[in-house]
Amino acid sequence: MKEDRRHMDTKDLTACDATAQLLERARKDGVETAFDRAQFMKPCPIGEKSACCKHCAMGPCRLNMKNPYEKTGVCGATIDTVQSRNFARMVACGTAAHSSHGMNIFHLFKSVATGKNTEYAIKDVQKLTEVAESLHIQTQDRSVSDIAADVCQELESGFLQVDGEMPFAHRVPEKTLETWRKLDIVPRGAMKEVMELIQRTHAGMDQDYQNLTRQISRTALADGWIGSMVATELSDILFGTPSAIATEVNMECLKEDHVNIIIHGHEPYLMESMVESVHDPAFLADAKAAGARGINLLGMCCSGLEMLSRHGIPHAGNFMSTEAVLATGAVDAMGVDVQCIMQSLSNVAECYETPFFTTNASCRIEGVEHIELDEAKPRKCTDAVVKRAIHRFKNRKVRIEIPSQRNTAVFGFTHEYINYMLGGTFRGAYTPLNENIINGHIRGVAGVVGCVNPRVKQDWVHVELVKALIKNDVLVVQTGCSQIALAKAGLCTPEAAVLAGPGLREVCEAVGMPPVLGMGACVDNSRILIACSEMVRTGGLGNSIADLPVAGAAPEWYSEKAVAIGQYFVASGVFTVFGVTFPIIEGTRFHDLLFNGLEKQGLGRWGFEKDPYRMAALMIDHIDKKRKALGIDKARERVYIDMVDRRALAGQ
Ligand code: BF8
Repeated sequence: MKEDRRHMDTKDLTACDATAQLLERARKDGVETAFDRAQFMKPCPIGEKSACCKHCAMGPCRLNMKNPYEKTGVCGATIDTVQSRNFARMVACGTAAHSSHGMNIFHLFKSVATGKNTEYAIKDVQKLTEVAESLHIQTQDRSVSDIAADVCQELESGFLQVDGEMPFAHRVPEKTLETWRKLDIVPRGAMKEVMELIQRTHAGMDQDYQNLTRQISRTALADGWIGSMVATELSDILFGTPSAIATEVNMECLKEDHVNIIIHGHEPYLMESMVESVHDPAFLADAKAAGARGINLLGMCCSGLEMLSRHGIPHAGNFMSTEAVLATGAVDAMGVDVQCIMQSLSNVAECYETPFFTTNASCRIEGVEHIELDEAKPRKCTDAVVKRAIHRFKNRKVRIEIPSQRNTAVFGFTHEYINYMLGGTFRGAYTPLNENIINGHIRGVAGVVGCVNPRVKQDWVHVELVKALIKNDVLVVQTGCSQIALAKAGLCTPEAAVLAGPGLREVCEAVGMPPVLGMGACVDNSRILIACSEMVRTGGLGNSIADLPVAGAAPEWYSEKAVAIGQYFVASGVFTVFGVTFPIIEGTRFHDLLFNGLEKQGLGRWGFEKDPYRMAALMIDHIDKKRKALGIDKARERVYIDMVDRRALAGQ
């Protein structure tokens, strides 16, 4: 790292005390992290606003951001064409990432269902039956394998079919589906939609931003209602549907006297096999012989969220803590699979002598040892990682520094669990949720999801936004890295109900639930789609998802997956606000379409705001607008968050 670089205080870079402490250590040790690079590498202003087209060799063409209609690209492409093409490619890539994940789980499910893979099994037969019934597959008096075979056939078409409607179309509220049909944006198969969208962004192709936006929506809907939904549903069938479970998060979950193994990435089957490996008596004996008290398996990012909600496995931190955790010196091995794996991890791991492994053919890193996970023999990979970790423990040389931060949190609030929690086993239903929204105890529901980004103070925007929302009686549901931010802030426990407004607090205390409900990994945003559909079906809150008093936010987003998610929520009817930055120039026609026009077509709309309190205000105003349209707008003021409140909230 260059000597002359002056750094911001680490406490200003992250609200996570453990990460701040380890960033200090990394600096002292001369180890550079993404936080350092983000300070000194300013975002390219042209790229940030999508004002550059580099899709052909007549360019790259740089348009005028300040006067966007002043000129066009060499081919004549307008700013709206250029921006919508760039946005389309982000959505296509995000959709491809989730759909590839979904397809991997699908192939595993198929090999298990046909008996070709005996390493994994169908754990949740009830969920299999429910999924089959939602696909209109007959389940009465049929064997598990027959039902599974039909589910395979239906879901495979979700990836491969080139016409018709996606398999989970039956789950979409009728009026929402009608709007999609009218706009011709009902997804066919995920592969078809991604291919169609990419080809339309080629030079000389779709140069009508409104037409291209329809395909952007169709592709994004394929992400939410096919790729991600298949990943969620089949993971539940194979590994079990989560239900509320208390566990621990943060860096103190590392144990100095244990062999510590971290798994980071997204595919649950790597972690599931790792659970078996770390419980193998032979390895436990080896670890003891090496002087350890045991083997401590931890998750990070979405892999961690899958395992935390299914098995209560502790979680060390979210995306922006993946470098920092290595600076503890206590990680004896880190295995990664796909997505959100920073290339810099290999350097940080090397500096702290942590064996670092890639395990998936789709995501190798130059210079990093690759131990490929074969789903037919997963233990071969995970056993090798455990062996290397035990060896490293025995030969630890680096100083260990484990921050003293550990928090308890409750996760695992799937839409099935919410159903059960609110209604009980015999009358499980969304009726109590809808009733409490209608009677005003709960003002509305907000999804606060997604990444953390080193261009803003890690976790801070998530936490302040959520505090402001629950204070205004808005129930918060979560997925992705955001959950860990809130868990570290202590908001994912039933006791956090004291921070909620009086109505939400009463409901939380009656049921014993936190005001912030963690629903899983990023692909599990599909659980929120299903929950929204159930709210519509239950009645009293309108006929389409667009009628619901709900809103969404990704306040610290960084990835293209987040853009695809944002677009599928918007296309499903949800007002969705992003923070950090938005890759479109304000005042252009494409911007107006995303931020206003789509809502007029019966869909949702985008919003953008960096400040968490103003972001909360936007979301609450939207919720109130929907309440008014539904005729359930009893007199109620938004609790404004002023400077005094901000200080009080920051201290809570
Ligand atoms: O998929 S929330 S930083 S880890 S992209 Fe990545 Fe964002 Fe985290 Fe999971 Ni989602």
